[in-house]
Amino acid sequence: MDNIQLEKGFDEKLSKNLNIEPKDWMPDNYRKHLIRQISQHAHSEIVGMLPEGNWITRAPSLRAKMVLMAKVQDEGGHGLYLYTAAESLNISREELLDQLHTGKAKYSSIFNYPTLTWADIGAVGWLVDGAAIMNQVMLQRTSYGPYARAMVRICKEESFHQRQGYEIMCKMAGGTKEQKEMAQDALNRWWWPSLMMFGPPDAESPNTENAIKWKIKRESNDQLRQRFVNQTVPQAEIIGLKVPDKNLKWNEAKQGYDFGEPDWKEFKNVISGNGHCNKERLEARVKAHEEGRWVREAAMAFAEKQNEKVAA
Ligand code: BYC
Repeated sequence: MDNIQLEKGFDEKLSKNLNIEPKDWMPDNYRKHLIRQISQHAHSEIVGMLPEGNWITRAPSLRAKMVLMAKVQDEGGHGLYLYTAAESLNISREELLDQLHTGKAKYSSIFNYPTLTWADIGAVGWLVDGAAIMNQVMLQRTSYGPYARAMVRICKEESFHQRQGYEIMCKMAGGTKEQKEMAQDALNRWWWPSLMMFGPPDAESPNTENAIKWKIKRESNDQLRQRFVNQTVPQAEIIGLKVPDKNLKWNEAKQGYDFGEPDWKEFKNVISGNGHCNKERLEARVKAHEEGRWVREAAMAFAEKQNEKVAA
């Protein structure tokens, strides 16, 4: 088959909403686009373990510690499914991790902000995981099979994470005056960075057009951001917290909120490597990778021995 016929087959699959699988023919740019997005997503999962891991030893109760440990472990698992999905596109794990460690690959801007108090752990679960789910629900129907299947399990676990965060916020907002202030302060600091998680405005998003054409993304950055605001503002109101946006207003005609513009200069600065914690996060990942080298080598040596036994 020549390339024109192969491309026709690919387009036909997309038009019938069938998944593209690793052995199927796909255009080079589709493959590159997926490697970029899936690896950015995988890196976000494992870098996302760091700001929360920071609070495991200081969780205020045994229950809170157990729940947080489970959540952080889940993120590690999400990284694993996503790296595996990316590897099915003919790129090795070493290459993917090298791109992260050398700063060539991006990870979500949100993880370059520090978690200063226990209320931040609540805000991260509620807002950051909440934004992640909003984005990831549509990815369960993304056109690349291994990515779509990984997202099904990830979404189930993310829902639990969102509740874990909201439960902390409910408790703190309903607690002492100081606790309520901590909850409000965390919301003030995490609100705008959470809105930035959805990416730049549609008019300035170079990847959206192809992503929608190839059914990788099913909705645009602005559509998802709007849905997140509509869902989250009433949740803040119920627990007596105020979303830090003076332009926030219910718009009856569009049945959604009008809201202010995130600081896109700050966003660009963070994704260019100049956020509060970019340097610290990368150093922590490189250190973990180096310290885990002996485990990887031992696992490989064991697997080789097993293979020799089977072959003998
Ligand atoms: N941070 O053309 P655009 C999670 C980059 S949740 C950093 O709109 P696209 C977790 C973008 O990569 C977070 N970079 O891109 C939650 C592009 O640069 P390149 C992870 C960003 O791909 C809780 C440029 O800006 N989730 O993991 O159409 C606990 C132009 O953007 C960001 C995912 O990754 C950002 N916020 O749309 C633990 C979901 N936004 O690559 C873990 C999957 C944009 O051209 N990813 N950029 O150099 C996506 O849905 C999309 O990739 C995005 C961006 C919505 C993020």
